[in-house]
Amino acid sequence: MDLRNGLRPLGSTPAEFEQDLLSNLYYRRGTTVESASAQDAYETLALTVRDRLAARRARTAAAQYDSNPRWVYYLSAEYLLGPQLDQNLLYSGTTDLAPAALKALGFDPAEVAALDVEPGLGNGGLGRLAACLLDSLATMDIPAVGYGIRYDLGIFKQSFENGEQVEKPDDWAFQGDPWEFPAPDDRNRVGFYGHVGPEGWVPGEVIDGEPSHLLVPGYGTETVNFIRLWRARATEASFDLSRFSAGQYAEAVDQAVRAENISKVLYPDDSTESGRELRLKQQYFLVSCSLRDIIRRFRFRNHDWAEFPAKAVIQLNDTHPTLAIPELMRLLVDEEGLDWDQAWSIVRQTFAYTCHTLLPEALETWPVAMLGRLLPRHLEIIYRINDGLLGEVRSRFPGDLDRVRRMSLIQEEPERRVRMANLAVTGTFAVNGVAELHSQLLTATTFHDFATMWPDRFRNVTNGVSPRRFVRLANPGLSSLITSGLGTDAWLRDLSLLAGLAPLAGDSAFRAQWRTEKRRAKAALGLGDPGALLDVMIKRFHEYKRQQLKLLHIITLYHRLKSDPGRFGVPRTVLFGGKAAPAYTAAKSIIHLINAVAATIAADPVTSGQLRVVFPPNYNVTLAEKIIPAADLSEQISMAGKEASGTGNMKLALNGAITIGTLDGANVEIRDRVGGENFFLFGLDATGAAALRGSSYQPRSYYDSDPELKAALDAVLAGAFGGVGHDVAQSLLDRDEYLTLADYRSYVDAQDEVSAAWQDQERWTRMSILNAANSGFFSSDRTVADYLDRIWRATPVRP
Ligand code: OAK
Repeated sequence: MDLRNGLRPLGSTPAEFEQDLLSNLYYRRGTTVESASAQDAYETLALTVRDRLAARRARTAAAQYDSNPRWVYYLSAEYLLGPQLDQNLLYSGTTDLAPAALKALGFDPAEVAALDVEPGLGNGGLGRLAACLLDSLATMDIPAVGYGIRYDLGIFKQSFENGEQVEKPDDWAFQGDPWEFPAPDDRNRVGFYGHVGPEGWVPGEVIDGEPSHLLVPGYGTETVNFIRLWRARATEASFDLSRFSAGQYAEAVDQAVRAENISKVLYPDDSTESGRELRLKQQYFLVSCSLRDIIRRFRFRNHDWAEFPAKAVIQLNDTHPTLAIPELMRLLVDEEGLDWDQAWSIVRQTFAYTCHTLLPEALETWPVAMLGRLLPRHLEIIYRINDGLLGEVRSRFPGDLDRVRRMSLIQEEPERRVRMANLAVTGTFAVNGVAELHSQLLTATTFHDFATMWPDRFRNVTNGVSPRRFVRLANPGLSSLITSGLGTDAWLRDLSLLAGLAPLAGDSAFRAQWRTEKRRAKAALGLGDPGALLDVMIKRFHEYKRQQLKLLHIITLYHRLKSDPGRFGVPRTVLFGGKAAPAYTAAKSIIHLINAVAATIAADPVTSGQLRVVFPPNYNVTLAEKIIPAADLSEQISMAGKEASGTGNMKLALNGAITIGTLDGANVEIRDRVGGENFFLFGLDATGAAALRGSSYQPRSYYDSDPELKAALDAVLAGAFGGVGHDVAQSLLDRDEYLTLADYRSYVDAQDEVSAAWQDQERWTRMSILNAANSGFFSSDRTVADYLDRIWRATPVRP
C-alpha cells in the first residue's frame, strides 16, 4: 500500500495559503469573508494549518506501515500540550504566511491568535513531560503514539477572590477543537462490574470509548505522529428503553449520562492520591481502550503473539495506567487463549514504568473491595501475579516474612489495598526514575526491596524539555540571538550545540545583546521596571516545594526595607505562579498569605520601586511561555529528597535564569553542568534533611535563635498581613514537615549573594549566558535518546 500516491501537495506560497484559507472558510466553515467572525477565522486558520500537517501524517503513516517497526506507546492519564496554534504554525513552516493571509482577507491576526485555547489535560510536571517527550519522539522520527483521556473539563481555572484561590471549570472545548480528528469508527467497548462465572468475566455495565487524534508534528522533519484521546460514550444498553417508551425520558437517559461521566473531568490532584471510584474507572477506561487499539494495530501486520514485544513497547507514565498489566494478561489468557506463563512473559517484555515521585502519599493504592467490585477478573489476576511474586520472594529470602509483607501487591493494614507501584515494578522489564538523585533514592528507599531482588530492572532517565516550545516559541528574541551567535539554528535539533555560546559570555557586545533580550521579555510581561531583578517561582503549590520559604524571605526583605530604606540591596519583583489542589487546605492558605503579603507591600509607600510581589492567576503553559523568558532568578527550593526532578528548573536555565536551589531532583545535574559559580546553592542536602527529619526536629529552636526569622513569623502571627496566614505560621512552628525553618538562614544568605551578584550586571550576564550554554543536556531529545538506548530500543523511520 502506498499512501503517498494521489495526494495533491498543498502549496507553500502566500497566494496558495490564502487560497486554501479562503476555500476552507467557504467550504468547511460554511461562511464568507463578509460575515466571518474572528472565531470563524481562527477555526479556518487551524484547518488550513492542520491540513499541511495531515499531508505529512499520511506520508509518515505510509512509511511506518511499510517498515513494520517497533512502536513506542506512551500511556498517560495527563497531557499538558500547551497552545497548539503557534507550535503548528512553526512546525508547518507557515508562521509568516498565516498572518499575511489573514490580513489580506481583512482579519486581525492578533485577535485571531488570541482565540487559541490551551487544552489543559494535565496537572503539572508529569503531564507536561508527556507532551515534551511526544514532541521529541516525532522530531527524532520514532514511530510513537500517545494514549490519553479527552477530558471535557481540564485543569480548573484559578482566580483569586480576596486573595483566596477560587476554582472554575475549564470547558476548554466548548467551541469545538479544530485541531482534533474524531475517529468514531475506532470505538472500543469497555466493561465494568459484573461477575466472573464459568464462561469468564461478565461485565455488569459497558460503555464505549471513542477516540480522537491530535497531530504531533516533529520539528525539522516530515514525521507527524499523533495522540489518541478517549472519551466515554453511552452504549444503547445504557438507555432504559422501557422507561423511554413509558415517557420517563429523564430517567431513561440517567444511566447514559452517568456512563459518559467517565471522561468528564480531570482530577486536580497533583502528586496526591485521591482514591475515588470514578478515577479508578478512568484509569481502566484509558488502559482498556488503548490496549485494544495497540493490539488492533499489531494485528494489522503481524500474527504471532510471541512477536508482540518486538513490535510494541508500552511506557506507563507513573502508576495511573498500571491496570494495563492485568488487562493485557486478561486479553491474552481469557480472550486469546494463551497459557499463563506465555502471557506473563509477553507482558513482562512489553511494559516499562516511569516513577515520578518520592512522596509516600503519592504512591497509589486502591481498596481491594473497590477494585474487586469494579474489575472482578482483574483482581483475580492481580492475586495470581502476587502468588508468583511472593513465591519468588520466599525462595530468594526464606523465612523473611517481613520482606514478604513489604513487597506484596496487597497491603493488609489498616485496610486491604492494592499497591499499584509494586504491581508496576513486578509487571515491567524496566523501572526508571526521572533524575539521577531520584533514581538513586528510589532504589535506596521506595523500591529498595525490589531493587535488591531485581537490580537490573532499575535505571535512570533524566527528564528534559522541548527547546522548540520553551526556547524557540516562548522566546523568539533570544532564539534569534542564539542562532546568530552560533551561526546556525541547528541547536533546535541538537541542543548540545548551545555549548558554543560559552565563549560569547566573554564578549561584552554579545552580553549587551543578551541583556537587551531579557529586558525586552520583561517589558513584554508588563510588570513595570524591567531593571528590577525578576525573581520567579512557578510550579504547583505543595508544602514540599516550599513556597512558604520564599514568602519568609519576602517578609524579611520587607522588614529590612522598613527598618533602613536607604540600605536596601537591589529592586526586586517576585513573581509566583501556580495552582493548589482544591482540597489541599494548607497549600491554599499559602496562596492566600502570598496575596495578602503582596497587597500589604503594594500599599506601603516605603517599598515603592524596591520590592513588588505579583501573582498572576491561572498559571498554565501559555503563561509559562511568557514568564520564563523574562525570569532572572529561578526558585528551585524544595526540601532535598522530595522533588523527583523538576522541569521548570530546566526551562528557566535554558532561558538564562540563574537558579537558587537545593541539591534536589535535577537541580543537582543542572549545577554540575552550569558550574557551582553560576548557581546559588543553599540548604540541607537529601542526607542531611532525612537525618534531621528522623531526629527530633525542633522548628522552634530556629525561630528562637534567628531574630529575622522570628520577626517574619511574628508579623504573620500578629496579623500584619490583613490577619491572614496564622495557620501557615503556626504549622511551621509546630511541625514544619519540610524543614523550612531549618533552611531559612542559609536561604536568606544565598539571596543576599544573589543581590550582590545582580549589582554587577556584567557578571550576572556572564552567569546567565553560561547557564543557557551549559544546559543543552536538558533537551527532551536527549531524554528520548536515553529512553531509546536504555529502555525502548526502537529505531527511526523517516517518511
Ligand atoms: C503527578 C501525579 C502522581 C505522581 C507524580 C506526579 C508528578 O507530576 N510528578 C512530577 O513529575 C515531573 C516529571 O517527571 C517531575 O519533574 C516532578 O519533580 C514531579 O513532581
